[in-house]
Amino acid sequence: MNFHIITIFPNVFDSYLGDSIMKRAISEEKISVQFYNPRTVTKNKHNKVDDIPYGGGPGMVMMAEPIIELWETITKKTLLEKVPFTKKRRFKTIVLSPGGVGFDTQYAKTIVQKYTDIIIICGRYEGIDSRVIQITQAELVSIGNYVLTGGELAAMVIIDSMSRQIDGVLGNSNSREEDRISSHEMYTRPAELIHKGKKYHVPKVLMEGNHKLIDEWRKNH
Ligand code: 6GU
Repeated sequence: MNFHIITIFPNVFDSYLGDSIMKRAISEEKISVQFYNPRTVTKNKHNKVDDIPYGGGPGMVMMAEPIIELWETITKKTLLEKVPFTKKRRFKTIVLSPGGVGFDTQYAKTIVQKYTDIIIICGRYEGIDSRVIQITQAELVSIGNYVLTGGELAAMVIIDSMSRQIDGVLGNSNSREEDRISSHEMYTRPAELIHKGKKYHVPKVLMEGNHKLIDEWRKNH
C-alpha cells in the first residue's frame, strides 16, 4: 500500500513512522508513505494556505488550489511510474473530518483489498474548501466521536490500522488482535507479582499445560 499524505505538518509523522513496526513495514517496502505540503505550492507571496470563510464565521478555511495541485501531481506521477511487477494502480482519496463516516477495522480491510494507493488529505483550522471534496471525489472519514486539532493524528491512526492488515507487516498474522476470537486477558512472567505487599497470581490453568482446559478458559475470559 502506498500512502500519500497531504499535510502542512509532515514532521509530526516522523517519530511514529520512524520506529518499531511502521519503520520495518517501510524498510521492507510493505508500505510507502510520502508527504506533500500545500505550503510548497502556494501562489501568494506569504505562502498562505488558508483564508477567511465566505459567509463569515470564526476560524480559517484551507484553500482549495494548493491541495488540488498536489492531488493532481500525485495521481499523474504515480500513474507514470513504471513498476512492472505491480498490478494496475487504484486510488482512493480520503479527507479527514470529524463529520465523516466512521473508520473501523472493516473499513481498513476493505480499502487495503481494493486499492494500491491512498491519498489522505489532512485538514487543519476549521476545515477545507469543499470544492476539494467535489474535485477529488474524496470520502470524508472520521476516526471517532471527538474533535482533533487537525487530521494528522487521524491519518496516523489510519496508516497504522491499514498497515497491520497487509500480509507480512506483523511478524505473524496470527498475532492480529482484531482477529482474536477469544480471550483478551493475558499474562507473562513473573508468575507471582507483588505490588504494595499484595500478591497477584497468573491463573493456575494457564500454568499447567492442559490445552483443552486452557482453550476452555480463554473462551470465557
Ligand atoms: Cl478525521 N479529524 C479531526 N480533525 N478530528 C477528528 C477526526 C478527524 N476524527 C475524529 N475527530
